[in-house]
Amino acid sequence: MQRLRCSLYSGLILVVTAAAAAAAAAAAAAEKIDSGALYRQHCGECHGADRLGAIGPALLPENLGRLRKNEAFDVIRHSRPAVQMPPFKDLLDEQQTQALVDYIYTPLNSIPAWGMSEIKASQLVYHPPGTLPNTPTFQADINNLFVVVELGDHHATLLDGDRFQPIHRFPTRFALHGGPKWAANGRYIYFISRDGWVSKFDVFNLRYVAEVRAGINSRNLAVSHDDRYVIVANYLPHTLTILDARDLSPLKVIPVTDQEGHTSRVSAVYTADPRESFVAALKDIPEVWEISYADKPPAGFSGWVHDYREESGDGREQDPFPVRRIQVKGYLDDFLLNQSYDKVIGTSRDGATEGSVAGQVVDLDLQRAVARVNLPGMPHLSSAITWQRGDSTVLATPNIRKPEVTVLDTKTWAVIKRIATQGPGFFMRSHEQSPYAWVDVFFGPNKDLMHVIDKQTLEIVKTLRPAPGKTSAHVEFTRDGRYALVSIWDMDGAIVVYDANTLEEVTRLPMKKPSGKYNVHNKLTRSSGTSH
Ligand code: DHE
Repeated sequence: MQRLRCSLYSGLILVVTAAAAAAAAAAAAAEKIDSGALYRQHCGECHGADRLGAIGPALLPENLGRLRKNEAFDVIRHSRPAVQMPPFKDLLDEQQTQALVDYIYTPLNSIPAWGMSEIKASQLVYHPPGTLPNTPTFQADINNLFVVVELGDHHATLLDGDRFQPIHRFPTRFALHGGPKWAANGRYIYFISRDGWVSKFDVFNLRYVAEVRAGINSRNLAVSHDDRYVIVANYLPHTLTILDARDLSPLKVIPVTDQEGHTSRVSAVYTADPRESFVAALKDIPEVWEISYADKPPAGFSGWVHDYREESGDGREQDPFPVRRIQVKGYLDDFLLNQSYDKVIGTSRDGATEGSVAGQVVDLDLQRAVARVNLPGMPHLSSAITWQRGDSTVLATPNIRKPEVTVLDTKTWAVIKRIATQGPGFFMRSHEQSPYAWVDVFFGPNKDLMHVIDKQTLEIVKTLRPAPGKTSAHVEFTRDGRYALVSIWDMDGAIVVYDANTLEEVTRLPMKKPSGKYNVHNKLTRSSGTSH
């Protein structure tokens, strides 16, 4: 027994010695690696030479809190679903990969401040409010205009949705992300880029009127239903920025912290029209925030936000945009609001990890989670849609990791059907007047397919291949639901217009990697078939 123990120990010591030697060798090799140069060569272009984010997110310890180092190692080598980043396993060996991991988890000497004064200093007002004509310079039904974002060369095209003819093509900031938002009955569009620039475009006069940098690394923006305010969700700094929609002057920067002082990135923010509020989900704090923009916020919006009180000119105390925090079970990386704007349906991308559930429904009035939702994989809820099916309203979501569309009953939150697809999808769309829901097959060998699903039978009735070999993605309908516009995500790409009933092609317009397209009527009426 004694001998056995000895030999076990000596085996262990040998293993430990070998492991220590390997670690020392790795450390020595890593020391020789110039990780800064490696970063600049392989990562800087997308994540920013300064690691503050560009097309890709900021790579700083403050923003990597939920990703363990060994997971980051894995992401660099093998990539992961839903990101544009390729796997680096054939370009970098393990030591180089480890050096990069260590590099991105090393704090920067200082992170640039981006508060009220920096935001204010970045503001560019090209045409002050009220200085441009109030009638369009072109003939078209404003309600049926589309704006198409062409990611390929950072442009946008204003499209006449009756004639399917471009009206105007103009440059955008670098790497827009998320849906641009229409406002003021189609007069203005608000765009946001991943590096935080908000641009306000006057559609009637076909020119930008104002811009401001609302964050260093941003997610998306929302516009209040009364067109008064714009709110921006940021990854860096950990803030929400509220702007005056008229000229994009900053009104308030809300630090995103919990009561213990932990800070968080913001997953996304949307407008809840009837509540006169914005709703934001947080990535690093298990809370949902509701931010009131009502002139007289209802009870329950207050507390610690009073720290931001300002004295108004007439001496009255003001507390604009107070926050109501709702504790939830786990982080929400992705979510949508239901059509009555009283519920948040959200998921964590960690799946059912400790302290978190894959999917949950949060009641904004009851201020708590009221249901769990069985949504494995990585459902893409910001692209989920709802429709009437018989007596019930169903919610359908594509899944970035699994080849399925999941259909839920919105009363019981039970899964009604898992529709098998030819691969994981990104975007799903429909229209109140259309019998069909469209979903792309964004990932994998069948990325050029587009499924059309019967909204009542929940069966795929047709699978289109608009441009063989090229990714087809993201559908948006004309205001009457008669036509569906599909993007071909390629530099030599197109918008392909389909008759939404016969499913036959009508025309195609050349475009440079048109990522998304957004119809005035469908967006402003908050159609249940599209994102809001
Ligand atoms: Fe998006 C919308 C999150 C990667 C193209 N994307 C959104 C929204 C969120 C989101 C929260 C809704 C905001 C809105 O419209 O106001 N996207 C994420 C991610 O977390 C993810 C997976 C990782 C990331 O890099 O941020 C991600 N998204 C992408 C892409 O790689 C895509 C395909 C290309 C790109 O632009 O970078 C992409 N996302 C889009 C588009 C929309 C969008 C086109 C708007 C869809 C709409 O119709 O509203």
